[in-house]
Amino acid sequence: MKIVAVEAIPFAIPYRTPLKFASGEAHTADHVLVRVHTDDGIVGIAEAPPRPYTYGETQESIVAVIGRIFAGEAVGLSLLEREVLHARLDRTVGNPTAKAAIDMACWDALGKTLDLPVTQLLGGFTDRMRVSHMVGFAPDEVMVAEAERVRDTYGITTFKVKVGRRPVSLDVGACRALRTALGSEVELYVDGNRGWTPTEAARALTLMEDLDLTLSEELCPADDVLGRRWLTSRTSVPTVADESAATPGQVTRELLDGAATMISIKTARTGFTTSQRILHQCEGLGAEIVMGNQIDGQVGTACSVAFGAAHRHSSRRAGELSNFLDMTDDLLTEPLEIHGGELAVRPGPGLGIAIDPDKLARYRTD
Ligand code: MUC
Ligand code: MG
Repeated sequence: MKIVAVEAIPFAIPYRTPLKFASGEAHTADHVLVRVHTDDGIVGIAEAPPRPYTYGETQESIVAVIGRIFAGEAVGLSLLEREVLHARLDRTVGNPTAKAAIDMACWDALGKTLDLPVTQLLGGFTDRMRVSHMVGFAPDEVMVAEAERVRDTYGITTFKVKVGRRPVSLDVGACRALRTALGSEVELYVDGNRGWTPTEAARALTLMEDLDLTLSEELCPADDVLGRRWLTSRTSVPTVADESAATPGQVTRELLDGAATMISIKTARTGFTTSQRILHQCEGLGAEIVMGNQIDGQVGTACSVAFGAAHRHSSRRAGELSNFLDMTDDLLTEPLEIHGGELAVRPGPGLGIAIDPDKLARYRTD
């Protein structure tokens, strides 16, 4: 069970349709595949998605920090020495997706070693999740056509709509077009990726009052401390903290500050170990959870659903598990499939997934 090597392999797979949102755009999945090797010949896998507009990481920085610092800290440890591993990784500030991928690859390796699924090791609550699909910026009719296609093809009936453009009427119009086309049965919520000021956000929420939005995520920046508190206290739409709550300490701050009422958990940034801490923290504080998406590929999505389905608290709402549908290809031997609006956890030891060597050879960029 001893870690003998950690690999960080950059790869690039284009998106069929780029995802556009207030803080950036994703045209290519230029992620990093992380492989943790043990002395038993086991290989655990996970992926790190660089999101410079959210965490400051790049594909190059992820490869560099793993190669120069984290691999050396992990090698020699047993897969069961998670606390030691995290104590070592935490000596380096930042780099959340690089740390998270190492954590999840270790869990995958542990599951494979024990011949048990990671989702059962984590909690084993259920074996699937309802899926929420993210709709990025585009002309109204394109956003509507995309949501209708996803509903008709995959049975998905929950949509997160990207907002945060100026003037706010652009997004109010898009959300109204979606509600009109999709009807009242579909769940709609919004994510601003810090694009608005608190007063713009308040105005937008007022203009959308009749649209039955269930959640509003990260409409303005975390540094708008009093503005966010003001906004959260005056709106009846629950406020989700996403990129402002990327560590347990930030989760505490956002919730106790009254700046958010719910927390988005993304395994891509907090792995399984820290995501579980945040989940239990939220349970203790009485704050609800949504399983978010870091614009994950299929490896990352397999991690999200394994975690989300493992716990009562994280499996209640539809999880954001469908961004991989926008990619032209992926690395898995058996692609993930969404049916009837649900994604099942992969059975089998570890994460239950395997990398196709031919695909990795085609897409790796090192
Ligand atoms: C999301 O929920 O915000 C876009 C930027 C990012 O960091 O994650 C995605 C989705
Ligand atoms: Mg978000």
